[in-house]
Amino acid sequence: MKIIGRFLLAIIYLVIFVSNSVDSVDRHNFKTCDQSNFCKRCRSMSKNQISPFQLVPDSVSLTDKYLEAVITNTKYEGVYLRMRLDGLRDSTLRVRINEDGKQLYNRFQPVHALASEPIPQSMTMARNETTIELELEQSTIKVYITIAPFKLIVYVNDELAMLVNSNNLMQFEHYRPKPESIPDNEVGSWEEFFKEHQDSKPRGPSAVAMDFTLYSSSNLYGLPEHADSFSLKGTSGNDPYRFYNLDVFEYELYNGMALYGAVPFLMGHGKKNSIGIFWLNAAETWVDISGVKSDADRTSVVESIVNLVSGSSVDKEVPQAHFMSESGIIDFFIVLGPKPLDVTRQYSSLTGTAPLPPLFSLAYHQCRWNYNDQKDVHNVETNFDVYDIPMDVMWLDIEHTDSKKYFTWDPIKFSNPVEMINNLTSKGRKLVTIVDPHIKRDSNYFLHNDAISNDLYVKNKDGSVYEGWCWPGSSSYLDFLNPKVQEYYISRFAFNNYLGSTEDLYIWNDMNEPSVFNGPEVTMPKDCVHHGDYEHRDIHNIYGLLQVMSTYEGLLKRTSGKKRPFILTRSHFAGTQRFAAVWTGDNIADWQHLKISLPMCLSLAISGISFCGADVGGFFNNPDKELFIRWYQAGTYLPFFRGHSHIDTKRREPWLFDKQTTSLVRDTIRTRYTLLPLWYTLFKTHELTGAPVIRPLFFEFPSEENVFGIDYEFMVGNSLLVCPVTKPNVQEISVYFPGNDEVWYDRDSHQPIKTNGPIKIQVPINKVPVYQRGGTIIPTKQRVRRSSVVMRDDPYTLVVAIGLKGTAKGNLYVDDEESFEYRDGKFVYIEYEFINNQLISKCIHCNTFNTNSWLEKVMVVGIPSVFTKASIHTVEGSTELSVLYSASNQVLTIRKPAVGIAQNWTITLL
Ligand code: NBV
Repeated sequence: MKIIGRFLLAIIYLVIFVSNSVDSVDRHNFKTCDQSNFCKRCRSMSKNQISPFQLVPDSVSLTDKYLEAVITNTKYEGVYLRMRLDGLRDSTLRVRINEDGKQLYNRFQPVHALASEPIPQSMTMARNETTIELELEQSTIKVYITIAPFKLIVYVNDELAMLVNSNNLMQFEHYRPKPESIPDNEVGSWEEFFKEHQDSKPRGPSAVAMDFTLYSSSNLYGLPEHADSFSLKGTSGNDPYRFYNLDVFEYELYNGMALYGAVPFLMGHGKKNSIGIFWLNAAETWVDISGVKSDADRTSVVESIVNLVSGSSVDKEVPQAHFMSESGIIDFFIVLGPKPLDVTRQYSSLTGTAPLPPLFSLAYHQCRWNYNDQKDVHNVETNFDVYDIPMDVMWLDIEHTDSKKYFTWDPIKFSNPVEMINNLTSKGRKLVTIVDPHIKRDSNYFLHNDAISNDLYVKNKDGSVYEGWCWPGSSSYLDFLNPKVQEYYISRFAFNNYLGSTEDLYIWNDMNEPSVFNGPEVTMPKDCVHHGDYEHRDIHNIYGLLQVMSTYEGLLKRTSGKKRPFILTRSHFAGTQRFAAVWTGDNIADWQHLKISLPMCLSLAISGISFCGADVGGFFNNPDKELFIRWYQAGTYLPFFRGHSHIDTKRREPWLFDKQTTSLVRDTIRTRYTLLPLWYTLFKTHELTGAPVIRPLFFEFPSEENVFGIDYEFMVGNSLLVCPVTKPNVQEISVYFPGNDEVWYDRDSHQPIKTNGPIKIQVPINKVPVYQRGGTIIPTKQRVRRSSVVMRDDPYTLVVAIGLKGTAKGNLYVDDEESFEYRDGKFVYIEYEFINNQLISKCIHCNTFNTNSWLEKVMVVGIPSVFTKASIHTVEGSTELSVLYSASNQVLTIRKPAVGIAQNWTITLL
């Protein structure tokens, strides 16, 4: 009976999840703030109350690195909190507040998000009866702490930058014994129901909250993952932005509902400077936003400063954010910029940058749920060659396994995986297989047996193993918080454990929110228990991060640390960039979903996660050919570029439409391959500096207010302006050209555009509006082949776009594209400069890495017709070069300089 019941349940869930009907999301499956009791409690706190939190004056002490003090909650006698404020290197502050002394339960701290221990910066202190003044050494930062109530006031360069607890919305619900009878107003704090699910909340209320006012900002950004505009909207009258990693079926656009990932990083930007807040908490979190530029009720900054000085709360509107988390401690970082790239550098020095990806992962990926068998894989990849479309990676979804048992292969359909992989690698291609975190409860599955005998699963609150439903049917979930589980999981990727895998197989971690079909909000119950006696409630948002951390270590270890791993993950948290690329999950093949992929990836990019993409073509439903083409054109310019589709959709490999579609998709994928040297160099720069690989216009034009709200176009590095067509059936679109001192060159026609502002651009179906910024030099490879690996030694073409001052700059990074040897110095780094009609190649880091690549061509765009010749000068002497000038578009082509790429040389135009 039990088995039949389970079977029926499984069928019901499969019907729900595999159904191909595209209604929008079923909102009733997901909580509103009102249905999430702690959110309701925190949100209903009044801005006009006086905060009950006060410093105990005698408790304040300063070591040379941090300040410590005890905070009391005047509403509860005998409740003490301990606050620690650290001054950190590079204009960063950190504040932690936890319960003081022995706690009833440990409060979870998601240190996994941090790349390393932040580096302290000395501070000096002065104080009087009401205020403590801190000054960070080697900076212009001053922090004032008021004693009663506790507030922080942060000044940069003597200008007010931020106020903390500005509206008295700080909250810290200390753990307390459960009362015998629960007062009416506390009922939801000790037990909560959602649909048929009970959250037993055995530990009672434990919420923490804080509000921030960002004085120098006009717009707020970040807080991914939400399917919303890039510039955040005020939440008054709506729900706050929610962070609770969830598998949301057919997610809706333009709202703050939770999605697969949570990066509680907020960036504020105004004409003069940028600032950031990182709220380090892995529990369910909601963020209210107000006072942003788009809000009608916003009033002036001046008025609110008056309020501040007069001691009242900041009830007038400047940008404000109110973070509310269900449990954990108060732990936040403030990064003080002042420029956008300073903020991303400061934030990524906390949570890390993405290690340089293997080059193939920046090329084109072909996925589908599912490629049916080895023959299918072979046919698809061969057709890429037949149709002359480059492709680097084939992907296998869940059906490749033996009955959804990860790390296994379907014995009939994929009977010889090594042969399949080797066929791919013979053409320079790779394979990615999916590995989800749920484990089939099957006594014939080694992984389940190991997990039972070694006690590796997440538990129910009564200590029994938690059981939920997912693809394999009855499943349990590895507790990745447990070091024993981590060690075990890492070992699964060893070649002798993951049979059929080779060095050329990489990993896709999906469903890792974790997705539980029969769980509350399609995830794990909050009262489940993890290693260290933490509730699932405390750690929920880092579950996926923990899985990818172990996957990464596993891939690293299988080659003894030699080869770079590649992992794609759906669930993510702050810090995920150190291990995996992220995609925006199960989107829909419609124009709105194409459009939203830009702000979604931009929000991730400024929040540390540059390696982002969306399912090209749309996951659910069938794109028509116009949408399909436009999606490939847009995907060409997002960092992660993968076509993917749902099992119920029509097959849609690029040759399955008509000839024109195949040809246009081919063109755009080939363009991607020509630009791989640029992408690779940008990822290298990202690894070193945290600079986002794609970025919003305000990063490059921070004082141009018109661009603050733009999210339909973006920059690739500092050189390409991209405005993909995301509307059907349009003849022209409006492209905004930023900067009043700039010239932009159309990448196809090379025509210059000097206007600052919007311009109408004709967009026939073959047109992708992409412009190179005058003053930049980009490295390309023009000989496109079937995969990036076979292009490794190919020659380069430099595209020099002359700026208004007649100069240009760029750079190029080269290494073996797959190993970690670059960390031992085996790479080439070159800087290019065009000045006084000379192009100079300065090899900054050379000689430790041998490359056979050479310089095939230089295109100088935007140059007047006076030059008829060129000569190249190297250590070996000077040689004359042939040039070709096209007067119609002012492009001078210098052919075959034929110098090795890692050399110093100067080309002089004559
Ligand atoms: O593994 C199947 C799919 C996968 O193709 C998709 O990319 C993931 O986001 N997976 C979700 C599970 C079910 C989707 C309805």
